[in-house]
Amino acid sequence: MFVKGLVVLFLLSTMLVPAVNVQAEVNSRATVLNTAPTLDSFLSPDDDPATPGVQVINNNPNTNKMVTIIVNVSDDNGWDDVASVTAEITGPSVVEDSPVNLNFDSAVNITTAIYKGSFSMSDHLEGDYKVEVTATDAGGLSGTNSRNFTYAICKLPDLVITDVWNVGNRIYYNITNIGNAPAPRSLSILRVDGRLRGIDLVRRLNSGESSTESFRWYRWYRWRCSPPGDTITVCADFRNRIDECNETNNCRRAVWSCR
Ligand SMILES: [Ca+2]
Ligand SMILES: [Ca+2]
Ligand SMILES: [Ca+2]
Ligand SMILES: [Ca+2]
Repeated sequence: MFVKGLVVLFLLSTMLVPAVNVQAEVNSRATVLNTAPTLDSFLSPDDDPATPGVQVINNNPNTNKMVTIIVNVSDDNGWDDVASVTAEITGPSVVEDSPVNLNFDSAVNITTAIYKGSFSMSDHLEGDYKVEVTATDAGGLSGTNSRNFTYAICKLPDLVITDVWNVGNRIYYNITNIGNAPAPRSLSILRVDGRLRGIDLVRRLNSGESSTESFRWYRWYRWRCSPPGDTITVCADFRNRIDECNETNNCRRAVWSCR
């Protein structure tokens, strides 16, 4: 009889409980409403850290300058609720890579993940461009965030050493101005195994112009390979007297083994 009573109670409870459960489910769903993603975006590189804002400076408009978009996307429903992240770039001229699909990079915590993407700038008009990033979640809600950058073409000279070779005990090199302005007269130096062994005067070079030069007498030094080999370094613009688009490409290093 007691057991029968329990069974009846149990049956009654299973008939009553579903209604209660449905209500509980509705309530719990109501407390985890879908929320839209929020974003924080960053652009890199900033080629002029001293000037506020992001500057993208292309040393040569015939080459692609890559700009990377890094976005922190947060969604209270979890980072995996985010379905897509895209960026639209607008400015003085059409950016062919726009819109850019950003790819998932890594999760920061349960609600935030990092997305990354990139686009290239080349012979585009100079000026201010806008990158508008949109993240859309599985429920169709979206959030946006935008960043601006200034695009410019470098208008300075840029000296590079493109080749180094020897004829007997004389060392020759080729120097080219790959920049977008004439380079005034400059000095190049030769180091052999790290020691300063030559200084050479280079005439003014126009944009795109090359010159073959060589190191002559310097403190009675004439190059002779010291076994097993020599590290030869030729650097343009000794003492950095010329402002250039790129100051990090001025040296060319070669390791020669003695024959
Ligand atoms: Ca969401
Ligand atoms: Ca800057
Ligand atoms: Ca340079
Ligand atoms: Ca320089």
